[in-house]
Amino acid sequence: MAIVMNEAILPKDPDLKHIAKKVYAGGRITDDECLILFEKGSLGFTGALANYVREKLHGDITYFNRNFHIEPTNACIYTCNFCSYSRVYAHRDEAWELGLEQMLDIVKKYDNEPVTEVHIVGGVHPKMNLEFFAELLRKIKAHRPDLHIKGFTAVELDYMFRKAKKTVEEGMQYLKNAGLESMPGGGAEIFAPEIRKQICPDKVDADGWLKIHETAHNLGMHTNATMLYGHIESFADRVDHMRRLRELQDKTGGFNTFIPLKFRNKDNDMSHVPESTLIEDMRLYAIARIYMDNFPHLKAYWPMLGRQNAQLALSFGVNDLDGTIDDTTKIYSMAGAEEQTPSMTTEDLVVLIKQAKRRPVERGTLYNIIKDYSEAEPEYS
Ligand code: V47
Ligand code: SF4
Repeated sequence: MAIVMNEAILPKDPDLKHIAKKVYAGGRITDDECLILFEKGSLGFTGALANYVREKLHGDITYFNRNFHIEPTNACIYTCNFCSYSRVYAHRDEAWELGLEQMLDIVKKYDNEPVTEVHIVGGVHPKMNLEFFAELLRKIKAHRPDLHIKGFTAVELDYMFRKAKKTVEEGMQYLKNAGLESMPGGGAEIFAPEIRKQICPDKVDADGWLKIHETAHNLGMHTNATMLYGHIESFADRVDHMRRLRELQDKTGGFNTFIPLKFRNKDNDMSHVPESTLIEDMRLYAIARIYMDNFPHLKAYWPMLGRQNAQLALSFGVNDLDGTIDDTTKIYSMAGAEEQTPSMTTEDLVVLIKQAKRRPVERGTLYNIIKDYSEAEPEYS
């Protein structure tokens, strides 16, 4: 159905007017137009466009899932300057390292809970190798076959595969056979090499990150993508990052969701860099929703953004909230996020979504619908 546009609601600026017409007509904006949105698009304007795209794709539905995290170690051989989490391998006396049985015990704690996903992510520990993690996957699957395992960033995988002298294809296939079903989106940070050199000089580069995700997609696995924003990157660096993701998605269609991650500055080597404002955060979500037209979902990770801001993001393009996580992740509390003990019950999440006048729907990792909570009464209203 063609949309009859009332010129009065369009902006006066000719560039913005052109972009609005294009988006309302279902067109794809260019990289230059994305940059224009960052430079000139007000919160109200970008928000309205993003909300149009969001509602066209998902109506009022806001997905969430029930998951828990396993963080095998916070010891890491890398030295990302924004990271408040890792205790470099040289200081591993301050770090934790979980054994296979300890990790399996975490899984067993959820035996009678209706969780659908375990998210495994941590530092890069030289002794935790491919075989160790393959064994972990096998043990989890043997204990609870229905639990979806989303595990390991491309950074962790790159190290594991190189150490095991396996190609990316061989390594991914090996972990898939052991039970790995999908991959989280971490480690992408900002792809631009000049920025990467300054914030995470020694880990896998953009091409390596993208190659691992492409390989996973080619094996039929779904993955997520992140972007660490709000530090020293420029608007052009953000566009470049999202362009590379959008191009890969055109090729494979294997990404599920895009997750912008707000840089938090406590207790890391970039504490002097101020954090982005709430207006910048919401503009970023909105512009991502408009530009990343081939990504089905846009996710807010509430433990990092804070629950009220995550709730607000539901009006700026976001249709997915992660998750009913127990207090099982330390990455953000250690970086100064508001959420020091990130846990939300299903009821908390449902209320939060309903307060934003959206429709809460529990999903599995692959966005299969588990339960629609829109009619749930009275405790969820
Ligand atoms: O890659 C580390 C980020 C990521 C800081 O795919 C920081 O479903 C902000 O990727 N300030 C790991 N961010 C977490 C991650 C993730 C989280 C939730 C869901 C999914 C998913 C993926 O955390 C790292 C890095 O970009 N990070 N330190 C910091 N100071
Ligand atoms: Fe290691 Fe990840 Fe922290 Fe970088 S962000 S130092 S790879 S744990």
